[in-house]
Amino acid sequence: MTPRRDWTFDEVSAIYHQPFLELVYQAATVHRQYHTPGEVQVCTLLSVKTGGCPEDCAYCPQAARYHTDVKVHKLMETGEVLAAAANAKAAGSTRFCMGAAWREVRDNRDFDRVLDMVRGVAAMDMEVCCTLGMLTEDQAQRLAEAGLAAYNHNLDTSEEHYSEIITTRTYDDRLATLKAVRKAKLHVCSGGIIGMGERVEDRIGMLLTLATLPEHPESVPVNALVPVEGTPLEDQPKVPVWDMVRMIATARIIMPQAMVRLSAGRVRMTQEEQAMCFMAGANSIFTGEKLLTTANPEQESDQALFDLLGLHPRPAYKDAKVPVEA
Ligand code: SAM
Ligand code: DTB
Ligand code: SF4
Repeated sequence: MTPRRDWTFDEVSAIYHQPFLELVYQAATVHRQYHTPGEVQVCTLLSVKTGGCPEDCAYCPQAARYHTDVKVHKLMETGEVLAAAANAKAAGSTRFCMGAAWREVRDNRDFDRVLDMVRGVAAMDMEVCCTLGMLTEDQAQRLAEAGLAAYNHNLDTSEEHYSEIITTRTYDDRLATLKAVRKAKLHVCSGGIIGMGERVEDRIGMLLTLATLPEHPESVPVNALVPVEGTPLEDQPKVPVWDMVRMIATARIIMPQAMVRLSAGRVRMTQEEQAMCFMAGANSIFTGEKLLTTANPEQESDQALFDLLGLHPRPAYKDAKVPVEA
């Protein structure tokens, strides 16, 4: 059954605002209808090109214009990236996501190298994902042909709040890339960040935009802002776990088939808090000691969490999306 795409703001708002335990119960119920309980997708991120980005995303430590501790690093060599992917696979990860601090992809030798990386990781039977900034249809197609499984491109916040966070591109630019990704038949990974000074209506608005796209994203990352010294958002207060759970649960209910990813921010959450996120329908995480540039829980503590909660990793390509032959 195709999930609903005609949600209204008031409906999503009513879901988000219902009593906390009702919301979690409803989300957990939907989760069990569409997914295997206890199964969690384990993804690993690698920043293949770090820092020096021309964009002004207020949350981002990699924007050249802010003075952060991030060291600029040109595009990594393919061999180094494949070695990191092999380590991630050995540590139990089934999806490898490569991130580049680019405004957009350019048709140059760096892109050719990223295509090589994609081919290499796909040949290791891991799901391959990239997040490289804006893409054209042709570039999305070339990534698909190289074996990419999914492309991450976050809406980050609502259309109304967007210009408070980023001025160097528009919401429509973001939506155009998502369209190009869809056209190439890649899976779409798109979500956002909470804790950037947005109103609750902005959070609901962002989820509404995602849930009313022509097709729901296959994965929806929910990030809690990691405030980084030197960025305009360095002093933002920590997001209450209640808000994180409400976001996850609402995403789960309105986009029931999507993988909902408990993304940035886990390092500041307790085991109990993370357990509540899984209860509310989160079924994907990033593992490995780093996200792109900031800290993430250590492998041992995540293993302990999986053991404690009886969680098990989702196999790669479970939904039978085999990589396209290059
Ligand atoms: N440059 C590409 C782009 O912006 O699409 C790809 C990399 S960018 C770092 C990927 C995503 O990381 C952003 O869209 C944002 O949602 C997330 N992100 C970046 N910095 C973050 C932070 N400090 N806290 C939480 N999420 C963050
Ligand atoms: C997403 O939604 N979160 C990840 C991934 N997609 C690319 C990135 C989180 C980055 C957190 C800040 C950092 O480590 O630089
Ligand atoms: Fe650049 Fe992406 Fe960071 Fe924005 S989020 S500054 S586009 S790396």
